[in-house]
Amino acid sequence: MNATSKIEPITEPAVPSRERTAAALKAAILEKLTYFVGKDPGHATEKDWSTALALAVRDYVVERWFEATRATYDGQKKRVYYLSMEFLIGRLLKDAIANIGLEEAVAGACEELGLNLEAHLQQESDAALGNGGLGRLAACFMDSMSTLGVPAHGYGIRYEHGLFRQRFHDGWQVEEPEDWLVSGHVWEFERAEVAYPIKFGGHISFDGHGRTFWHAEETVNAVAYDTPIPGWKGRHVNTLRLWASKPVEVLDLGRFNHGDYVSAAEKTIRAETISRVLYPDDTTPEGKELRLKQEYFFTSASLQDILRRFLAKNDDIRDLPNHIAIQMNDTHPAIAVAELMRILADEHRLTFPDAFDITRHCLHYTNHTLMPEALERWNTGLFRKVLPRHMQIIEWIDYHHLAEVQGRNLPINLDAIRIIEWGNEIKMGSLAFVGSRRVNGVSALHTELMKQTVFKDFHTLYPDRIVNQTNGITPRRWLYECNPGLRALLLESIGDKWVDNLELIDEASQFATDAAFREKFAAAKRANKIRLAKEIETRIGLKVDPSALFDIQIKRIHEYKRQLLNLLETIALYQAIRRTPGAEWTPRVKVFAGKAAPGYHMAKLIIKLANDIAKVINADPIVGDRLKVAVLPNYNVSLAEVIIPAADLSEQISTAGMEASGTGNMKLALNGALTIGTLDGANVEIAERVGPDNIYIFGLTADDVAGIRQHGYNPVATIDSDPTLKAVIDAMVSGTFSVDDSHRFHGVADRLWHTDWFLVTADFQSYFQAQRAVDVDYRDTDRWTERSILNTTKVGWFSSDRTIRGYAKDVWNVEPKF
Ligand code: 26Q
Repeated sequence: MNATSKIEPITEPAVPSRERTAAALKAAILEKLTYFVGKDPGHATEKDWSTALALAVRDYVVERWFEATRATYDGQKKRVYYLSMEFLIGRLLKDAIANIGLEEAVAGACEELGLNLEAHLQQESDAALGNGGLGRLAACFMDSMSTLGVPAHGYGIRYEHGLFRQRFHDGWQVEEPEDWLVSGHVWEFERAEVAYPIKFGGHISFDGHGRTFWHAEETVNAVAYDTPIPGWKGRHVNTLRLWASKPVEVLDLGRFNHGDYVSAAEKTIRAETISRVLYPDDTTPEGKELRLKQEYFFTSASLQDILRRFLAKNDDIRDLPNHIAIQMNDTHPAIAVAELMRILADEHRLTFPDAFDITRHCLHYTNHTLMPEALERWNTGLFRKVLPRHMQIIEWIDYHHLAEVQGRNLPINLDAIRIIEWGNEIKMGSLAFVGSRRVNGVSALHTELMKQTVFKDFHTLYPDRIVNQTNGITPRRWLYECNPGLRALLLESIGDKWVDNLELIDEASQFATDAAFREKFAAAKRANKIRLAKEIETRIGLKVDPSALFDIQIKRIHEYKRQLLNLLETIALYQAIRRTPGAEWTPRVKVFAGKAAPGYHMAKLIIKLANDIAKVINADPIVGDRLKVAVLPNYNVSLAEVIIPAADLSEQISTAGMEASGTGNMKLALNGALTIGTLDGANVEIAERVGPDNIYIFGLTADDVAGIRQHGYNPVATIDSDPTLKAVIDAMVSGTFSVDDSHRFHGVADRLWHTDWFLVTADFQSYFQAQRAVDVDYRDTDRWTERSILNTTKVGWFSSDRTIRGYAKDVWNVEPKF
């Protein structure tokens, strides 16, 4: 889009409001099948019907979308822009049906047409444009911003291939490309006319009149694709705008005419590579450069779009902070600090100090990790090569910021607040901090640790900048849609006000001791467990007993999340059962699911260990149904929607101080699982709300961990003094679970013996004891159900609606409409 074009005109809706009846939907589905899919009902495939159904529902969403856009356009409200490298939105059809209130109509239409609605919902590909928590949080926030009527755009990348598909080959993780776009994505609208040039490389020149010019070596176009995100009751619909990279020229005709067909297409391939995959391997130099280009690509396109929209209605660029608030989801879009300054200074002719001042009033930064290896740093050589002008701007910011601070004579370590370290690395967290109005952590503990550790000196300098916004989850997807039994029970007992005001779910606490309610609650849980048991059998051929305790650990595989601790406890339990099979055991099904980063060898070895342990235990006739281990491949949002409602026990067992928040912990508690966890991340706040009787807290605290690490931990003494733990490690080392290769897990054991950075051995005994308490407590079915109910009813505060209200008030300074 060129600089002179104005915002897209908004017209009256083309069609009058649609009826939400089965008859209207049936007619709409048939119409879509005929005129869009181009099939008659007699010849339509299942896929054709799915497409027709989704398109019919989509019209209702689009209708609300136009109305919302018009209202925002007229209202001239301050807008929020959420910049995120990841949006883990999953499937959208069920979500749209629920939010627009079309459930009955759709069910009725499907029945009349003889369509299996559940099967059609599952036809949709799961949009996996993210890795884990950070990406799913962005998706929950989009849902909540629409529900609250906060005018917002999400901005990200339209990856052609989302997160890899995970398979197990002989128990090892194998990655396969994911292709969610292969048969089209009905929810997106290509906006070919909304395209911005994105430049890379080249050199900088200055004229004699204070102007600067960037002569780029390479330019690609960022083309917009829009997906409507409806809020509850369709009250408001925001837009998720994802950028695809396209070549500026379609084809090098010169080369083509010389018969050089492959190189004629080279530029196209190079350009399109930028939005090809989510997080290409960044362990190679090529991978690093591509990642940097991705970050700049979507940040620059988004800022150009934001300014274009602003300038269509406003003349004074200095007014920008009053009209927009930009949120950077981690440091992945932190280049926005330099890019916004570049646009303001080089294109709008503001001075650097003025440009910096405006930038610092528009941008906000959310930090999601304190782990040094996860904090982004860029080598200045690479950075200068790809973004020469931005390098100059960052040098300016660093120099002037430092000079200003030096003049203030404060008790801080100046080296710690430098953006460019040793002259050769850019610390993106520092850049984001210095360039933002507010910086937030994602749980109370995490925010406190930010102030005490990585951002200590920045916090001394700017004591009001760091604020906490504890994460949340959308109750629409994570209860209303995924847990039909519990939803129905809540609707009949307390109505539907909890769906967009989740704290009101507390009204159901009074029924925790009501026998009839308990029975219905337990029946809903049982139905969910039967559903999961079927899923387990379909996926991995393992039969599990739905009356066993379902013990769930689902999340990315990472050493700090300590799946290994759970596996060691699994082995200990296995050994105990084998020793005295006749004792009173509480039958358990341990479920693990999660992906490991392709280059993370230890995480992949842990997956292999889980699969090897499962194989031995599941085949052991002495153990039988007392213990089963299900390791499910290809964990994603859709699988989470089946697992979470079926959980009895939620494993949140990270080394204290290392999990910024967690959000799976909230989803599982809301669906009635009791947490077994450390005092880490949002577990601390969950424990405060459900109370000590309804959660199993064990292990070292964050303070303990810091103390132990400072003095140096020696695991040998711990292991030698704990016969249970010793026997577990011995079994792992002697090949009990790897008869074909008894050395396979020596690396795992070595880490435990020598460093045990994640303090697995230190927490083992306390975890093992907590699990034995779970065993005993689970047998008291009524009491367990009561505590399960209280988990559901006491965690309403963890709604992402509450989180977004917090951001609106403390960070963005906007007023939600609803
Ligand atoms: C960085 C550089 C290069 C390549 C990849 C990355 C990268 C990618 C993804 C770094 C971090 C992530 C994702 C982080 C993440 O998901 N963090 C989680 O965020 C959740 C939402 O706040 C928290 O609940 C979790 O505790 C946190 O681990």
